[in-house]
Amino acid sequence: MQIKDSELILNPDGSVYHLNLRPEHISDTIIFVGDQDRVEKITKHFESIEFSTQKREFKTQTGYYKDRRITVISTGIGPDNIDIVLNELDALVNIDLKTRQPKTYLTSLNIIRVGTSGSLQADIPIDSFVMSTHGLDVNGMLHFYQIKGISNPEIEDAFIAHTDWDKNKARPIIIENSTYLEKYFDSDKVFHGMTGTAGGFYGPQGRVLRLPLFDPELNSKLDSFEHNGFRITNFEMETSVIYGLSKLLGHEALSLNAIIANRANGDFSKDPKKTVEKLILYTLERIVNI
Ligand code: R1P
Repeated sequence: MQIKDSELILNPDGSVYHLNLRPEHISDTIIFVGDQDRVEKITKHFESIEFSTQKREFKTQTGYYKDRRITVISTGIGPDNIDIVLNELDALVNIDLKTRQPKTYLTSLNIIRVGTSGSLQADIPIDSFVMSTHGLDVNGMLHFYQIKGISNPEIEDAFIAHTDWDKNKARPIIIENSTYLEKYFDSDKVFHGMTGTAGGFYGPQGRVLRLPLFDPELNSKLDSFEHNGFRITNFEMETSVIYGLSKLLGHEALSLNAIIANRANGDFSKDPKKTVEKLILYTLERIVNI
């Protein structure tokens, strides 16, 4: 089946529409960051950079760190951007852009998110790191795909019962990380837990400025959720969709987050840049072993 021009949009130079990338521009090992300014905070550690581009919030650099070819790309904020980034990266490796046909032999990418996040647990302090064992999708984006086989209905049902989840909101989906990647990044320096992925920063994460919330108790219900040792450690805006789309498309994905806020006790890091820099160094030290 040939994918039509309107469905897979290519720029005049043959690059994919939003990312401005052609297949030769990316490595099979890719670091995702939210903030475009974080890309160079990673690649400043590289020995060389062979390619750089940016369109909108999607900034990409590919280069070498300790002889390992790595691509770093900024995804911007939110699940909607992850839909764009993952589909276009997958097209670069798994669709022949000339014939517009899916390839027979598929390539699996290694995707590691280096993000920032707010802790929901008093015992996961600011300036620590969380490795997401699971992404808890509370934003609804994944429901536009056939998700059978990637969700965890038993934990989801327990979460729905615990939070008295409203029927008019999309059913939460819980997706596991890549256990293959986890072993390269695991250590006693990281906390583990389920990461809630919201579709917004304020109301969807329980922040009140001027608008009252649909369920003011939701954050405290998230804090207190516990099922067979699973608990929700932190909130951000990308992990569940990275995990979900990666599983559906056949890529390995792991999300690491620097905890810069603690929502349980109201703390905010005195030096978030330093914490992010530490997580970057931790990630680079380990990524070369994959
Ligand atoms: C919100 O300020 C943004 O910061 C967090 C959230 O997931 C959201 O993208 O992550 P990044 O710092 O990686 O963007």
